[in-house]
Amino acid sequence: MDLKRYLVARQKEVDRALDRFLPKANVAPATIHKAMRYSLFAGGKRLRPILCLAAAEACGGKVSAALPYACAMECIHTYSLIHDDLPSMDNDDLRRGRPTCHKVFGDAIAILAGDALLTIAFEIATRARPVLRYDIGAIFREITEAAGSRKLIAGQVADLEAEGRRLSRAEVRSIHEHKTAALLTTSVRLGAMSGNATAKQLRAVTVFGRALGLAFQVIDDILDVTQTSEKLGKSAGKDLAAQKATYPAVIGLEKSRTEARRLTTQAHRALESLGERAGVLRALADYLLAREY
Ligand code: GRG
Repeated sequence: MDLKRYLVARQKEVDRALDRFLPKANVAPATIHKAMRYSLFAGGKRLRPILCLAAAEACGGKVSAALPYACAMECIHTYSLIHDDLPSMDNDDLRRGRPTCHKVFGDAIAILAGDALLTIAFEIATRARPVLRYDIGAIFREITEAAGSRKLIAGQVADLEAEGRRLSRAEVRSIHEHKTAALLTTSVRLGAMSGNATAKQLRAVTVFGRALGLAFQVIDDILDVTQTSEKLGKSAGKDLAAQKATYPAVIGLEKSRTEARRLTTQAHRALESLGERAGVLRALADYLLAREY
């Protein structure tokens, strides 16, 4: 398959759906809707939504049924980026190749744009048609767990508290699992759930999501030290400067590359029981391992 063409087609599909789900930029109060749209349509890779859609297909579901969940996860991801970039957090000026939300709209509106994106994710999730095995309660539990104080926010807290401290490999892994892998895992789980996945199918995509999510962050750590800001669309070299908890800092670049390959193999193995239909998920895992931005 031509993965590049597939990705572009899916990105467009996700963008169209997000545009439908979000209030238009001129809806009052226009400032907040402009700010939400500014960050949401700044050119992200749409990795989480695409994984969600591909996981739906891998479990025999339909892309159209998974689209609301895919968009909900992108809104939560974008909220986390806006807040992470704030001066009181990571203090960054560049995101998705553009000035960060707070640089354009000010801190207060950026905080509110993040809050509003997190909130609208739940409204968007209610647009999906419920399936037999997973009611809206199960879906909301899934999202709240991943975005809450024991996963995404736990990872962010640990990351902030780790700055300047020397961490063990296990501690870095734990931060990455919470900060990055949790949202990626939930993205594939929600895709599977939209397709009324069996318990066995759901287990398979969960193991896949955890391995892929961790591999993704290890690769992200590597790119931070090997690529330019231009290529990444965000400030490169920041992790090193801020003495952040990263794999290269703890085990070095070469071992980090080996670890990313090992995790990708693990992700592949998790998909064995899903057969041919998981072909896109397999291709995505390889693509992410080889990515340069
Ligand atoms: C503020 C609650 C809260 C959490 C912030 C998002 C985040 C947690 C920190 C940002 C820095 C970071 C290294 C996050 C890990 C996840 C990650 C690599 C995000 C970037 O994801 P991509 O590359 O971004 O998919 P695009 O822009 O393509 O969507």
